[in-house]
Amino acid sequence: MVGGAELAELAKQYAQLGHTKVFPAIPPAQAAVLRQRVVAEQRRGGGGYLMGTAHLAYEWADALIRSPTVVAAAEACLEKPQAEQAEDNTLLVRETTFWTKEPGSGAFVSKHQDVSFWGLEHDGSDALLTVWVALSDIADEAAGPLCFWSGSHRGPAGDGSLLFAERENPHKAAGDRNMLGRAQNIDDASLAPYPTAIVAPMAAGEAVIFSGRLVHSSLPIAEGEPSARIGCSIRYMTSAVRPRVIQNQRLDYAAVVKGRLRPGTGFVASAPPQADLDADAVAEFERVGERRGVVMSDRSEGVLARLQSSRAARL
Ligand SMILES: O=C(O)CCC(=O)C(=O)O
Repeated sequence: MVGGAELAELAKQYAQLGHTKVFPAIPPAQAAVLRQRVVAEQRRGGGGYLMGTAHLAYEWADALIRSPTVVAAAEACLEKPQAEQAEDNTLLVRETTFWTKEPGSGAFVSKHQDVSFWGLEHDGSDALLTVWVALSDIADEAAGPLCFWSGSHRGPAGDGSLLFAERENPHKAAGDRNMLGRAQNIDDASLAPYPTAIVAPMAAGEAVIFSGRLVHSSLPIAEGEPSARIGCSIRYMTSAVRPRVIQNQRLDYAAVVKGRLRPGTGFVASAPPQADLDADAVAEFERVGERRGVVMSDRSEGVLARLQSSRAARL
């Protein structure tokens, strides 16, 4: 669906802005089928398997992370690992989450940079990004689109350092419908160098790519909108990424989309599902989820120290 010239254009935008423009990723008919599946899972109470590592639970989610245009666009934007051989084409997926916001629910996502909270290290390259695929039409601001702070992926020092983010939002109000587990938030003062938030309306089947370092958020969907806003985040990374040591273990899981996982990196290859939610798929989802629970609840991490030092550098 997207040819060589368009991929080069996406890569150029991504490097400059930290995100691409919206592009056609999967046929609208495929988006409609995926949307129906997500809605059916939520109705039968299976929504938990749509979060985090849905590609381990459902064959159709595993197929989505391997779909040709999505993979080609992710590869075009990811920076090659610095320390590896140029021919290393390893492409990994760490996470796949289907995000649903019901009209009038007030659900939103606060301003954050993804890499700040995932217990990962990398070699300094821009080695982790999200392809966000729209499964419903998102016509305008009322329909709950994503927002991007262009250029924020370069950070305050221009070297990719992270903005200071509260790890947990002390101002979180009771009943606040922030969809982030930690309600982390980047304050407006830190965003002063990036005054313009870009809103991304999209049609079902279109996608946008953003860097793990880019500040982004998502708006609530207004009460009168005709249907839920549904989209899927797929987190791709190169072999330059490593899990940090957390509770004395360097351990995380990744789906291998291309290439191979070298031993000793700390990543273990996760097993793709053979059938939706069969016993093996559920067991794999839970094995990975258990470790992710440890990583996400870690409060001791060096990332906080890095965030503080990048803030100190600006004061
Ligand atoms: O889909 C959304 O509303 C939020 C997505 C997001 O913040 C993310 O993928 O990191």
